[in-house]
Amino acid sequence: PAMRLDAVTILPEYFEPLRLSLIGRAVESGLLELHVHDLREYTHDRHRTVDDTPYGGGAGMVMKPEPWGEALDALLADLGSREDRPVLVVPTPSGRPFTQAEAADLASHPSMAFACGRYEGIDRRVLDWAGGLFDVRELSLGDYVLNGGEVAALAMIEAVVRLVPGVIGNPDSLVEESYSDADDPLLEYPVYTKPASWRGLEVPPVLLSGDHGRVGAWRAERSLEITRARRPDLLGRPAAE
Ligand code: 6GU
Repeated sequence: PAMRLDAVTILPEYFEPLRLSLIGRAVESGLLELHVHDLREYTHDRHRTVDDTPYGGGAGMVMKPEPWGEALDALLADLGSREDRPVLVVPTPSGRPFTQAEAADLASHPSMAFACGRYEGIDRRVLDWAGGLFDVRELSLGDYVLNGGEVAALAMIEAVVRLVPGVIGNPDSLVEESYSDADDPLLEYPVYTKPASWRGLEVPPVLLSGDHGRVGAWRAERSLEITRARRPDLLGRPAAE
């Protein structure tokens, strides 16, 4: 297979959407190998306990280290020697930003695993220990809080996997999109299709002109205008609060 994906989670059902659509087809065809592991399979008590109260006090619960240790031991054994230090992504709002460049880098690895925490997070010693065996990357989707790493992992997986050759039908559609050119990150220009007139709204006439030069110039202007309005930070200007 071109790429192996592993996810460790207490909510394996969250990863079912990866069996749909383009990514689902890649999994079915063997282009992607998907392994979802239930963290509770690595507990040994009757209640399959994965969390406990935080040392030092405070609100919420912390994920216990022992099930994580055993789950990651089993993962390493299963990965064998396909990579010297396999990538372990830990989705967390306190991570560094997940970007298109990060997605492209991840897509260049033969495997990647996701450690999805819930509650207030995973006991720090798990990630400190794992750092010796994995290339641990704590990554955040943005400045907002999700209930757990699963939904973030899904977004990251989709961003990575669509860059794997063969997963997307038309590779041309990858090169023009927002953020794909790291030196010139602009937001996309607006797009239109038939009919040329719809509910009294017209397609910009330049797009019907057949003049590729003028079309290109118009699109570049729109990209710049939209980027200035929505993401001035991408143009080196302070972001509007
Ligand atoms: Cl990666 N995880 C969680 N739990 N919340 C987030 C996030 C990640 N990125 C933004 N919010």
